[in-house]
Amino acid sequence: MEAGEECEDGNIVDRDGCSSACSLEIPIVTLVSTPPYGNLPLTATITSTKEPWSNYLVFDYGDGTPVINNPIFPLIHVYPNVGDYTVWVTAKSNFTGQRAP
Ligand SMILES: [Ca+2]
Repeated sequence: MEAGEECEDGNIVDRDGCSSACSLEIPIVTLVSTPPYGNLPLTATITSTKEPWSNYLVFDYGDGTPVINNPIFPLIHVYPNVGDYTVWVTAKSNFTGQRAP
């Protein structure tokens, strides 16, 4: 790597973990609950997408259920009680710095 670079992957492509400006990129993930709301008990199917250079770390149903480490989607979950629940997932870049071009 050269001075001022956070990473070097031998290309000038963005959204692969190391940007064209040689800075580390933050993974982008999506979460979708189907259905997003409904009558009780609500059975939700939760899907997610991530970029291939990142990994899921932790998933939370948002209702007090223990978090899931390294989840595999889709997840199916029953919400038995009335409430607003915010689901979330954390992703981390696999990029560790320098990769042989
Ligand atoms: Ca790149």
